[in-house]
Amino acid sequence: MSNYLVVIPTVNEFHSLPKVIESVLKHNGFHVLVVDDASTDGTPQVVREKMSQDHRVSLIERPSKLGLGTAYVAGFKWGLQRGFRYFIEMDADGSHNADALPWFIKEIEKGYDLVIGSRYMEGTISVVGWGFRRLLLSKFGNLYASLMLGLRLNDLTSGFRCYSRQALQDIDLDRVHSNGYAFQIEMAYRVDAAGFKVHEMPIIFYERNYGSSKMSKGIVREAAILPWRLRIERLAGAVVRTLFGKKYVKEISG
Ligand SMILES: Nc1nc2c(ncn2[C@@H]2O[C@H](COP(=O)(O)OP(=O)(O)OP(=O)(O)O)[C@@H](O)[C@H]2O)c(=O)[nH]1
Ligand SMILES: [Mg+2]
Repeated sequence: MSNYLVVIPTVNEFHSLPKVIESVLKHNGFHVLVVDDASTDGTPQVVREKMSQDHRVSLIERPSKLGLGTAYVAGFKWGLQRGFRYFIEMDADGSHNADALPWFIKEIEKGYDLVIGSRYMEGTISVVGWGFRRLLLSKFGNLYASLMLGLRLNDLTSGFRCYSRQALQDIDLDRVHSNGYAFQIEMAYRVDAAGFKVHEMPIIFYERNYGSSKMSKGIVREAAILPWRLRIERLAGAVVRTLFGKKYVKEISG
C-alpha cells in the first residue's frame, strides 16, 4: 500500500484548517485524519464538508480536550488498523507547509523510521514570526532534552514529522502518556530506544496567523519533567535486566 496518513489534531482551528487540508490533498497518496477535541467554533463541520468532497478525509471526534499526545495516539492506531504505511504529524494552524510532505516520504524511504522536520539544522534557525523569548524557550528546551536523553537531535520538540508503520507498531503506543512538547520528545526517545533510525530534515516553521495557542505553563512543566521520567525508566530497566536477565524484562514489558 502506498498511502500516507497525515494526522492533524485540532481544538478550535476553524480559520486555518480548510486551507491546511486542501494543501495536503494536493499531493497524491496523502490522506488526512483530523482528531478533534470538542471544538466549539465549527471545526468538525468544516471537516465533514471536506469529507463529503474527498474520500481521503476522515474525522475522529472526542468529547473534551484530552491532549495532543492522546489525539496523535488515537490517530496512529486508527491508521495502523487501516494499513497506512507512513504517518505524518502536522499542526492545523498553518505552521507547517504541506509542500514538505513529499520530502518527508523521500527521506523516510531512504531507510529511516522517524524523520523529524527540524527548525534548527546546521546552526541555522528557520522560524518565521517568533519573538526572542519564544525562540529562547524552544532552543533551551531542545538542548535540555537532547542532553538529558543523550539524543543527538536538533529539534526534538518539532511537531512536523513522519513515522514508519513499523516504528509505531513496535514502540507500544499505550506506554506513551505525555502531551504537548513532551509527547514529541517521548516519541523520538522511544523510537530511538527501540533501535529504529531517526533522522532530521530542514523545514521552515511559520507562527500561527489565526486562532489561539493551546500551549500552557503546564505543558512546559511536563516537558521539563519528562527527561527525568524517561531516565528513571531506563535505569529501572537496566537494574531489572542485571538482576533477572533479558528474558524476564522482555516478558514483563510484553
Ligand atoms: N485534538 C487536540 N488537538 C490539540 C490539543 N492541543 C493542541 N492541539 C492542536 O495541536 C496543534 C498544535 O497546537 P498549538 O496550540 O498550535 O501549539 P504550538 O504550535 O506549540 O503553539 P502556537 O505557537 O500557539 O501555535 C494545533 O493543531 C492544535 O489545534 C488537544 O488537547 N487535543
Ligand atoms: Mg501552533
